[in-house]
Amino acid sequence: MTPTRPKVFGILNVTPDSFSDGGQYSDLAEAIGHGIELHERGADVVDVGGESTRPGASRVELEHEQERVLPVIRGLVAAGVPVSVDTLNADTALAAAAAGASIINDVSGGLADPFMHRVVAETGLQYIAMHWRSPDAGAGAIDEYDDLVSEVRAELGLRLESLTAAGADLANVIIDPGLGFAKTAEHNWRLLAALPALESLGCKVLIGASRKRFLGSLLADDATPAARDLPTAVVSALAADAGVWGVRVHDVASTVAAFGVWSAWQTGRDS
Ligand code: PMM
Repeated sequence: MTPTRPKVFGILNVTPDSFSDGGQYSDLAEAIGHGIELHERGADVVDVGGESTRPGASRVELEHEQERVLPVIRGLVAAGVPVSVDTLNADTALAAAAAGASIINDVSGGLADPFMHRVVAETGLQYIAMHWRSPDAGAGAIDEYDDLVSEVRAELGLRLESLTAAGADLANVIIDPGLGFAKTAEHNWRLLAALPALESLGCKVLIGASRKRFLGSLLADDATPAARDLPTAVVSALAADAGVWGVRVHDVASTVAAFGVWSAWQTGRDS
């Protein structure tokens, strides 16, 4: 039997200042065109974000965030592309749902907005609850852990309790360890090695390693962000082997190729 490959979320940041593709897709037609291209290359979902979460980034007004993401979401949905919205704001999640988004991707797991879990329950959309202790302090403020994996697992468990209390169906919830969000390179690697512990919470798991600094530190000092696509694709294949449900990546083609290798390795066939 051919193993099911994880879902690929192609990243479309419509922000002037994100981690690695910041500023590239601020023109509407260009942003929609890039989203369609990500889908054609094999992205199952295009993840549209209008507020940067990079270290030190300042918060964006709700109105600006929605002006950035809603037209892009409408354009992609009209072209038949499944869309997730990367937002901390319940109001934006609700507006994105009305515009046709089918998944809410919240890097605060609901900590940033007390209404988010209610919106998840009311819309019935799939919801990615990422682990990030300190959405107010910024991703650059490194958290301290006595027992990293148990603490991240327990804190994600609390997010799941909050979702259940708000009336959400956990079958629609995906958890994410939040690589790079107030975490050191060592934290990230230890969480990747402990994915089964997160999976034991009973929800699907997604990871977002793409082009992050902890991958860059494995490369030469002058390597470009795009050079991080190779280690990203290797992480994707290893994550597939660890049973993750999804990966969030900038370069869809290299991750799809990595999944092809993983699948052929499992089955002894190339299709
Ligand atoms: N990372 C970023 C943004 N959104 N969403 C999820 N679910 N998981 C992540 O790891 C994640 C995310 C920051 O990366 P970017 O600025 O390169 O998009």
